[in-house]
Amino acid sequence: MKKLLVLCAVGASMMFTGPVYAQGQNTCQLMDDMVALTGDPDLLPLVALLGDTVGLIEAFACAVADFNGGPPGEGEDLPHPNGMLDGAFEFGVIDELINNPTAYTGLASGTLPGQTVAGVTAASVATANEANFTAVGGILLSPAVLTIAFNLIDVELAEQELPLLTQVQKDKITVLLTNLVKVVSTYATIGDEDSVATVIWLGGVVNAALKLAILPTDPAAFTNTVPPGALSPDGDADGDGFTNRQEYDLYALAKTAEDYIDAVLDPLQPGAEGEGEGEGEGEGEGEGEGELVRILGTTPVQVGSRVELRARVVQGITALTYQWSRLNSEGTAFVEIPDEIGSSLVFDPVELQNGGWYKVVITYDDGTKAVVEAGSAPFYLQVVTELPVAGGIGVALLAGLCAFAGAVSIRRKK
Ligand SMILES: [Ca+2]
Ligand SMILES: [Ca+2]
Ligand SMILES: [Ca+2]
Repeated sequence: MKKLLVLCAVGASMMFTGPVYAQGQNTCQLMDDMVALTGDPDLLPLVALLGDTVGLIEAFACAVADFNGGPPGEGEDLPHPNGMLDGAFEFGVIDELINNPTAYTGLASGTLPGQTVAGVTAASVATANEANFTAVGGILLSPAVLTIAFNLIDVELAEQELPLLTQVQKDKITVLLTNLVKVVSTYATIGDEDSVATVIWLGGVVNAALKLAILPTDPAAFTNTVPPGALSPDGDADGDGFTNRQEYDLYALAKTAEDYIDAVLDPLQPGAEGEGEGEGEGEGEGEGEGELVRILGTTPVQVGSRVELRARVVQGITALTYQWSRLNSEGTAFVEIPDEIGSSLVFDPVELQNGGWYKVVITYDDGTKAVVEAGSAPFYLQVVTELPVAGGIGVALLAGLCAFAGAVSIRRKK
């Protein structure tokens, strides 16, 4: 192990800052390239060394990967999903901000039509993402560490009387590792506690496999966006009062990643206040008005169950009337639901088509003169045929990473 500790120090002095991803970043593609490389004929000798665990890196396939819901709990092997697909969606937003920063420079102002708070600072996303790439891969991908790793692999290959690594193989291993670092470090740019905890947990796994402190395990090692967590599920990238998760629930399930990215970076989607709503200007979104009324309910719910959404009014206010509305299928306006004028909205039994965005508007006497209106923040009711089971990714990512980390630090057998 002494040798490896030395090489860690050497690596630190020759930090690999990596390719510049300023243009044309496509993290989803990097994920799929990485998966494809595990099946590359040139890397077959390595696969033979690792056994079939190398195939487990396929868990990073863009279409299915969702690993940033936090580290595994007791008795679990895999990071939790956060319910938002990583590749084309959470990473897709980051890619878009990096590839087209000038299109989004106004978001940080907080004064665009439809905005209630400041959105993400586009330039901060590129800065954070580069910094996080270096934080995760700076040592692991340094020429010194890679050279020594290749030598160690050669030793292993020689022992098994297999041909030593060719330059083509070395290049492909480097690409594979670079992609892995790129993908893992992008979780840190999402920036919420769970995403960062996932990166740190993955780093801990690699560190344990290498018996080295080569990947960061301190949240302070990572650079966040401005505002912090703006791209996380509870963040609001475009400052329109809808969290990223709410916009994901609205757009990602029924539409494409492009639709989601478009909406989550557009303060006028979904259904901006006053736009075709016909409720007058005084209504305001619930949050902007100090949240006089909000919708309480659980989501997701299982089809066929009884579901009740309740309007909760803050203390000191007595609602005179209630009117429930639902976002139309175009996502442009909330439309009043006829006869739904009670303090709760009940579906018994709830059907799939009842899923969607709901709002409630109350009227109350503000004590000075007229009766005024207050609207709740939108509530997304998700109706599913089967409630999701925790965990869910049936591939042992942990084992895959351990095996993979082992590939770059294969030790001489005694
Ligand atoms: Ca996710
Ligand atoms: Ca938003
Ligand atoms: Ca939006």
